[in-house]
Amino acid sequence: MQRKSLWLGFVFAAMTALALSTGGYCAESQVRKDFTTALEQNDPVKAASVIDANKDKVPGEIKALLDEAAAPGLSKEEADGKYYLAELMAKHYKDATGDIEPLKTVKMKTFDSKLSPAVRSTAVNGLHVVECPEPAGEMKNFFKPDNIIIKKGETVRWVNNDKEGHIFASMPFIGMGGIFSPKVEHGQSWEFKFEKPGEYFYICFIHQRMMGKVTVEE
Ligand SMILES: [Cu+2]
Repeated sequence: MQRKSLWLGFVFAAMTALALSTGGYCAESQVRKDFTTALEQNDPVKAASVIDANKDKVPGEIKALLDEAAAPGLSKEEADGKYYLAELMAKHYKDATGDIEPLKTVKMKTFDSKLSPAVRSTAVNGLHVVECPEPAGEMKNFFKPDNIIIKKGETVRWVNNDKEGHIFASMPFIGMGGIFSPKVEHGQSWEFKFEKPGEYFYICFIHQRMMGKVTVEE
């Protein structure tokens, strides 16, 4: 039952994705066409079999969707639709092959698409500050800055100036792990020292749309 309603949720979102992504400029591949037809027909078995029968083509198709999603000129909805379709394909691909890499790539690119462009942060005594600001107009529950580049061995201090408490937590499954703060209340801060280079994707454990990234360079 739960599986079914999960699937229906996928289908609903995928239909929206389809409606938004099929009017595009790109010629659709046969795999994409067959896969989306199966989704439209609410037929998970068929969707899985399309992926299964085209294992060699699916990674290329996922990459094409990601490239299209990142191309300039798309509306946010159109881009989100393509990211979503890529994720659905990658999930089926993982089930069919056991290969999780395309799904990881989709999740990382989708996460990146929601962030501001990365900025090289200037450390003061090896310390970078990321703020949780008070709500400003429509903006609430966000990190400022939300996408920074630092050097190995430096520390980020998250400062909560918001009324609400936040918990900073690494995204499971993508990028480097290790960030997990206790609940940081108004006026409090929490620090993490980045010893290993890599991409650290994190969210607020309470407000999961609150997203940030730290890229640590050698
Ligand atoms: Cu939060």
